[in-house]
Amino acid sequence: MEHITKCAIFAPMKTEQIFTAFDVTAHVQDVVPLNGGHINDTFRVITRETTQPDYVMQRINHHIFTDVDLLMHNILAVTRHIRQKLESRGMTDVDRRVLTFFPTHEGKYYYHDGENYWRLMQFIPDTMSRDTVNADNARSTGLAFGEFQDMLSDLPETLGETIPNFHNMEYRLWQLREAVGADAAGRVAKVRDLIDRIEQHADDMLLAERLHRSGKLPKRVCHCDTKVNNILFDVNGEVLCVIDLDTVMPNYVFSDFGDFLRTAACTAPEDEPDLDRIHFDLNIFEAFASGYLQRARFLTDVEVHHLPFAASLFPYMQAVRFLTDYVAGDTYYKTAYSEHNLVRAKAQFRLFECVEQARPQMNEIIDNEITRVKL
Ligand code: ADP
Ligand code: GN1
Ligand code: MG
Repeated sequence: MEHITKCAIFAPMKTEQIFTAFDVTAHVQDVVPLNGGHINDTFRVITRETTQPDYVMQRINHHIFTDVDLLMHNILAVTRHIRQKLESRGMTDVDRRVLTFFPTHEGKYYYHDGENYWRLMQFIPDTMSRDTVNADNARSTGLAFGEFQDMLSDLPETLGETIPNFHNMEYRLWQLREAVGADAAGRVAKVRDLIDRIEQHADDMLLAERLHRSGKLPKRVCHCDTKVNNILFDVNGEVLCVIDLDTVMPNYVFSDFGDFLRTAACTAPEDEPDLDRIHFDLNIFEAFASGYLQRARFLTDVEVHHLPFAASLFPYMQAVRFLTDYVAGDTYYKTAYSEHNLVRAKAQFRLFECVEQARPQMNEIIDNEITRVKL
């Protein structure tokens, strides 16, 4: 089962003290929360000195990322490798294009305060976070994630799985079935219909695991959380930096392609209660796929031809994960109200149905792209 302790509220004084554990010379003026995802707690540390940068301090959710050493090893390996690549290309603003982490006085890249784990990185100023893209900037996000995977394709270090089986569909279905069997929150009767509809597609959605087992689908270093809000854009709306690197690990390229479209090509938020507002935007699919294929030249034919499958897989997997958490009694994701996980699961399942309907058009788009970029 997925388990996460819910977000705690941290007094500014406490975060101020934690900041002093890191080997930086600045002093804290203020600590303000940065709204982000469902897992970690993120703060901007505003420094007193105008000559010093601001920082981002994050409480790592160690109930999910249980091996914090491995987590930071992965992140440092990835950011150092990307930094080297950018520098060797003569990029001038490298510190804005890759995250920079700071050690503690003891030389570790995280601080344990006895209860929680913290890390510190440079705050990149003059950026925007978005939850949506339009067809114009979808292409540049495709280039960005294609480039991200491409730069990491010759990473010398082996990365560990920070969350084992993270995007393994067999495992996610197993978790759902376990939660349904236990019915810990007494909610199964209420969601029986959705469980049945999910089960009808289970076999089809295990295709990636089958391809991998038969040696046709490799694992590569992927980001594995390619939500739109895990990219920082500059003030002109250009892609600047891929952030939120906790889940960077070996996986199928489907992860980064499919999970991006799950948030980017959906016409409504991931927890939209009105299912009629949920549609799959093929213009965004086309623009993103075009950018992605332009950069990700290392892909095999099997990977390229299954990109439409990847677009279906991720809303399906997310429906399974949200439903599992609902059935288990909301122990993993931060929730804003009691039925939140169910609303999310229904929205993701509706999106999955919309993406499935668009399969023929997606196949045609990919075929055209293959001809265009001569893959
Ligand atoms: P979470 O795990 O909660 O999603 P993120 O690492 O994605 O955490 O950070 C949450 C938000 O904080 C981001 O969406 C972004 O707006 C902001 N943020 C994170 N890191 C930086 C940074 N280095 N510079 C500027 N803003 C940042
Ligand atoms: C979580 O932390 P955040 O919000 O970026 C989750 C992703 C899900 C996503 C759903 C470690 O990501 O896998 O796709 O919520 N991260 C983890 O919005 O479980
Ligand atoms: Mg994030």
